[in-house]
Amino acid sequence: MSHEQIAAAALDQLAIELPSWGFANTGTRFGKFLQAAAATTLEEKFADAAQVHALTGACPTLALHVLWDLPGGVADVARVQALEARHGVRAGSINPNLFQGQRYKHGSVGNPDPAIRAEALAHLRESVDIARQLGSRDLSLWFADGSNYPGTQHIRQRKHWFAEALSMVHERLGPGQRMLVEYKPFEPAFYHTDIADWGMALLLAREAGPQAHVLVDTGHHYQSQNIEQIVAWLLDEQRLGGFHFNDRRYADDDLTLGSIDPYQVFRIFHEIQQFAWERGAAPDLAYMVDQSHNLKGKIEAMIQTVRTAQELWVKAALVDREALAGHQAACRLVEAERCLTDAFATDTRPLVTAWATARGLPPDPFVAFRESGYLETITRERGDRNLASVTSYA
Ligand code: PSV
Ligand code: MN
Repeated sequence: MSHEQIAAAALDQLAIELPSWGFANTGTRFGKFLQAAAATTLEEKFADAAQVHALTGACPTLALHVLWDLPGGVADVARVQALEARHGVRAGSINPNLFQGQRYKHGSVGNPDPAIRAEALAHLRESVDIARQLGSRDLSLWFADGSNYPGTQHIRQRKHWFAEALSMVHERLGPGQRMLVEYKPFEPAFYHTDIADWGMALLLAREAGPQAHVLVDTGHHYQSQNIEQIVAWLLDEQRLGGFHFNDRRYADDDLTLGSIDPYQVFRIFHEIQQFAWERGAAPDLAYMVDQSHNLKGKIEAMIQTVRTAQELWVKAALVDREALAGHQAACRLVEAERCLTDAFATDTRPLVTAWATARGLPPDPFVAFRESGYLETITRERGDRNLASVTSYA
């Protein structure tokens, strides 16, 4: 197959989910720099996501956070369905929120207070129902649970509460649904986090049941951790559910995918495509962006992220797998490594552009967005309201 054919086949398979919260004004714990064009309502988030999808052709779904996007719970499902129909973007993964309520100060399903654990479980179950009614396959679970001071929480006891709660959530899942268990080593908890790494997430997923999988957020690792090895192991265990894409330099920085270490993203994609090649079928994974940009234009950052993912995905598709298998078996180290570095060094931008053009998409979605006038329109429409919420320190 030619490079063009390989690229087209690879790109046709890559759908990337956008996060509703990536279009809203968010910040750091030190402050927010508000953007006039940011989305506030769910309607605006759907409209912005639809722009990214129209220009990239790769983002048919929008991840929703229950508390932020469906504060009324299942009662809001009809409103979401109307937005899906209006904007041509479907609701994607459903993210329960168990980290902002004051009652969750000492945890949600790991809280020592049984009444709070029960409340958390009720929210999780309602989130399963929301997902089912929307036809969203994945319930995406991240827990901020943990503790800040040694000795203040019973780590093993909390592990049991987690196992119990996740099993109960699993029982609620319909046949086509999945639950994805996301891990993160620290923040907001600074001493221990209940689901701190992929091993803990895997054990809990296994205990919960066959529809539970692990979610790898690329920003949620210790410095220099070998993420592609984690991916390879989870694939092999048939428990990799999907990704939250972002990049990091220090901690969970929410930087643009590939902006710090594109070779790592390439190596992750390589492991996935290697697995697919050996099995003769692509693994069923959810590729989701989890980035909230405080400084970059939000829609532009999403377009940039999607394009970067596509370019790196195609680079991984260009690895000569037949040759690599032979070099690995014979321990021809330089030759094997060159299969990766040659593919990584290939300029895939023209291949992505050719794919886009063939599908009637703009050759450069970033330029098309700049020329569309959409940003000026939403800045005009949303600016006064957004900037009115600046309260201090101009
Ligand atoms: C937590 O840092 C996280 O990665 C989880 O996926 C949340 O759902 C998301 O960020 C937004 O807060
Ligand atoms: Mn995440």
